[in-house]
Amino acid sequence: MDYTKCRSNEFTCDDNQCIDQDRQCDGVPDCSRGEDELECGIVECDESREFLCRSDNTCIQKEAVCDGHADCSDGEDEQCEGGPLLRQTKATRTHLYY
Ligand SMILES: [Ca+2]
Ligand SMILES: [Ca+2]
Repeated sequence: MDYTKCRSNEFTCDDNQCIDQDRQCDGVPDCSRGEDELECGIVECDESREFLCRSDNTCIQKEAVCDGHADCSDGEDEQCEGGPLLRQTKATRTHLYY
């Protein structure tokens, strides 16, 4: 067992190389395959309240999902189960009917 364990302030490359977290997303590939630069700009949304528009890497409020208006540039927030215009209320986070 020879797994490299990187520290919390380090980024783990796919080949288990550790690089300083400051070097992640600095525009210069430090991992052998440059994976430290791959996930840059990926926005993490607060999934309990927000929805991620993958095409634009932006978070929109959950209330804006399925409200009949495209908030993501490709309208993916309106790709709703049961069709567009079906509005999910904040309180209803259970699954929709299939
Ligand atoms: Ca880098
Ligand atoms: Ca919307």
